[in-house]
Parts: sequence; structure tokens; C-alpha cells
Amino acid sequence: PLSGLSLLAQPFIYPFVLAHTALLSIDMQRDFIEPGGFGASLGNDVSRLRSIVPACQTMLAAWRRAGGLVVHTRETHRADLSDCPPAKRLRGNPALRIGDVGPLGRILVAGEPGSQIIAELAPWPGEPVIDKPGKGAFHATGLQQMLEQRGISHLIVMGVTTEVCVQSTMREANDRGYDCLLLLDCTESYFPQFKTATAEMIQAQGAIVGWTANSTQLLSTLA
Ligand code: TIU
Repeated sequence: PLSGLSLLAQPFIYPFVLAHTALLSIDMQRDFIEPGGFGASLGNDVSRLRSIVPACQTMLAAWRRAGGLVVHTRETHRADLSDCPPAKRLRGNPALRIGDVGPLGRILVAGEPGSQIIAELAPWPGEPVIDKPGKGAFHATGLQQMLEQRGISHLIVMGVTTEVCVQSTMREANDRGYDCLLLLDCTESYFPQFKTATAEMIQAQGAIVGWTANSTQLLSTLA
């Protein structure tokens, strides 16, 4: 685990050390993946997002088996919505707003059924779970401090949605000096063209934001 590994990635090889790398699973919660949650309230076809679950499960299992750190995030707000800017709650004309009661409980509120990570990808005891009020996982959270305490310099990212919370988090992480890689078959968007565009813009200009690869490459590196 202390030796260097390298992954066949785009736009070039991604070198990493397992002990200094976290697998970051972003917002794989019922609010985005199941009918009746936040994603559906915005008018999206949420069924698209389910397709990545088997690949995410396989990746999670292999990463844990290798002894790597897994970090999970959830997009949630406090019950009193004191961490939800009115601009976020009032944006657009959704069927249900953040904090309203829907079939999965209150939309994007911590502790409600919709905020639960889906059973297939549930955190193991001891794995950090970051509740975040923003799209990026570094905004108003303890994520950076937690990663620093654990000596993490590299983030391998999966989750939803590619161009919203995943891309925001990768850009925040990149500016903070982390080497980030996005697993393309372990991320999905409500808009297929946005997933494609995000992958291209991340790796363009010599990995200006980070790297991309398929999970099969990482699985073979870990095997
Ligand atoms: N709407 C959408 O595509 N995504 C979000 O609001 N949050 C996350 O991406 N997690």
C-alpha cells in the first residue's frame, strides 16, 4: 500500500499512492436517484442515474478490499434550513422546494429518508460521511480538514450528478491542490451531453481540472 501505483487514464497516466488516496462517493442518496426526491422535483428523469450503481458497488468493494479510504457525501440542509440560502430554495419553479414534505420526507433535509445513501452503496461503519449544503463538497464542510488529517492528496471520484456536485467538488479540490480522477462509468447526469462535456473539460488542456478513466482500469490496477 505504500508503493506507488499508476492508472491508465486520460489525458495521461494518473500516479497515486493508495495510502494517500480517497475514493469519494458523491451524493448517491435517494433524493437524486429515486422518484419523489429532489432530482425528480426539478423535473428530471431520475431513472438514468441507477445505471451506474453496479459499477459503483464493484468499485467500492475493490477499494475497501485494497484497504483504501472511502469518503461519502450527501447534499443536505439542517432542519431549520439555516444553511440553505434563500437563493437556492427559491430558484426556479420546482414541484417541491428544499424543506417541503414529499414522498421521501422533507426534500434535501438531513435525517430524512431522501437524504439516505442508497442501500447498495451505504457507508460502512467508520467511513466518513460529509453532509454538505452546497454543490461542492468543500463549501461549508470539514472535508478539507478531515482529508488533511488523514494525509490524503489524491481523490478518485464517483457519484452524481456529473456536471453539478461532482464537477463542482472536483474544481474545488483541484484549486486546493488535490490530484483528482473521475471514474466515468461511476458517474451519471440527468443530461447525457453534460456528462460527456464534463469529462472532456476536466481532462482538456493537460488535465486542467483532473483525470478521467473507467473503473475497469482502476480495478486492474488494484488487482
Ligand atoms: N440537480 C442536479 O443535477 N444535481 C444536484 O442538485 N446535486 C447533485 O449533483 N448532487
